[in-house]
Amino acid sequence: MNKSYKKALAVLAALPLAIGSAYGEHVSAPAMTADEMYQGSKIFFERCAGCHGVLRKGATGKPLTPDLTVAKGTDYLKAFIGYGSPGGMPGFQSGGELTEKEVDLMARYVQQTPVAPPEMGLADIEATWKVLVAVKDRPKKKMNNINLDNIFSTTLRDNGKVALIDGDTKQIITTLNTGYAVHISRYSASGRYLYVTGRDAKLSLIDLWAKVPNVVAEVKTGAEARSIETSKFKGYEDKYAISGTYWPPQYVIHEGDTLKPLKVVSTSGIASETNQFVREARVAAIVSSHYKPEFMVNVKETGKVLMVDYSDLNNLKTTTIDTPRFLHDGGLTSDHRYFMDAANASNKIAVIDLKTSKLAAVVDVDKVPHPGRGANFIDPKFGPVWATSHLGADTIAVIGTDPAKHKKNAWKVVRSIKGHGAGSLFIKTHPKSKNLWVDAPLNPDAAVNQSVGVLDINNLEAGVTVLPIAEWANLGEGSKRVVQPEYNKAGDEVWFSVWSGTKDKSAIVIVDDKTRKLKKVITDPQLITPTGHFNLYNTMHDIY
Ligand code: DHE
Repeated sequence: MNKSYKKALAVLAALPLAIGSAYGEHVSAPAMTADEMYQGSKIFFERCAGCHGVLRKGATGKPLTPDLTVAKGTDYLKAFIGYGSPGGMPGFQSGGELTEKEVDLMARYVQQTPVAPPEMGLADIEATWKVLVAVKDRPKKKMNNINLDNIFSTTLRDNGKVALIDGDTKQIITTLNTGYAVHISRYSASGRYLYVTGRDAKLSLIDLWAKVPNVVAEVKTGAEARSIETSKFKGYEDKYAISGTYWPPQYVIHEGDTLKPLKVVSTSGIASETNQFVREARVAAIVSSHYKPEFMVNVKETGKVLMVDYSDLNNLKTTTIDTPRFLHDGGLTSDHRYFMDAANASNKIAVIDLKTSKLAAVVDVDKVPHPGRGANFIDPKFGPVWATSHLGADTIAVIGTDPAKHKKNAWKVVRSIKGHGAGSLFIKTHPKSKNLWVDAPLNPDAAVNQSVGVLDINNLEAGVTVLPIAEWANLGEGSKRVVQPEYNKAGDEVWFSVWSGTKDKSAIVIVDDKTRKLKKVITDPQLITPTGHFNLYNTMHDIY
């Protein structure tokens, strides 16, 4: 975990939660007042649940259920929370995020019975659903002069908004109120609609044909979410959207042009490697198939990819593929046939064949792969490849992806290249480019997390050239983490967010891909905490 996850579960943190009964009463847990319990829940959901899980059963972080924590005792837990561990637990007191008193409170809190967050069924979800502009009242044709193919939807994380930025003029077209801390943006298959999901599981549907693009529908599907996707198979363009939640652990299929919830499916179930039941089986990335009317739903803790056939929602067919755990993010190969899926806690990439609906391979990579959607390119020696960087290692794994013409290299790490530093989140290239860009926003060294690395695809051995993106933005004080390379439609510009705190200046920095020189810095008081940004054409067509 890192300071950047600070506000992770603020929505749950605000709820008055009942004490659960999953583990019985732990009479030996140290006493806490109701007020302390409330404070503890708030801190836990804001800072800890992203890694340890809402029910504290463990995920990226260790389980923290009272059967384990009570035996450790308050002093041991205080040291652990305060000063961290070599295994990746940050020191919350040494890092200045919690006071000594708060660390003491949390050491006692994690010995109590976990609280039970609310469920959300179809009726509860439907009760939150709002159509702000009815389909019949929306424009019948595009009413603006914006080159929609080249717009970027940029998350304004701590401001509960997205900014739509014109990729041609570099002007902010508009900012739109969305859920809290939007995680990702995806576009409908026709390119007319934009879907965004907040961490608070509030989904917004934006009509890009309106004179000024506006939010036309909203719905809340739970308390915590990270993923949304849209139907892309021929004949189903714009018909459905699918959203996945961390809490409750489930996915929802929606009407594409209204977000009306149609179907809710729980993802709790039996885990792939342990064959044990997991209640908190969270939905991580969802990817849409171009091969069949199917969504690939990553269930993190059970290590299952659910290939959900949306052609008949009443008689829902799902192919369940067992993979290593815990599934996180991933993307398609350049031919769209395979889903390269990071099982980050196992240091593996699971390869799912979207044509045969089978697991094609499991590839060992370095510690905690984190591809975003990854990067596809033609390696001069090994042919078509897909690459991921890592959170836990300073390497880029390059994996062969063409079993038809380059069988020998398929599903093997053909190269492991030194990257820009551990703590990398995203890697990107474009079919028209010869550059491979890699960030490292979670690297502890400011010189690394405020810059990016770029490699020449035709001379990967030459290593990374470092570009000082944050310095180019010239923003003054702030954390200035450089996040997520994203290409424009033409593939000749790369956009980066320079992400600082809410009170600091942030920016978007645009680099000329050919010359690797600064092209433009977008600064604007509206650009508060920009993180992810998603180009319409590239996102819609899975070009990365
Ligand atoms: Fe993300 C993608 C989950 C922290 C920015 N992030 C994803 C996806 C998941 C996920 C499951 C894939 C969605 C999909 O494709 O359908 N992210 C999580 C977490 O659980 C985690 C580790 C901790 C948390 O509590 O949220 C986390 N993520 C972060 C951040 O701190 C980032 C940098 C800033 C933020 O807004 O919180 C961040 N995540 C992103 C971005 C993507 C993403 C920009 C989309 C990448 C893409 O290219 O598609």
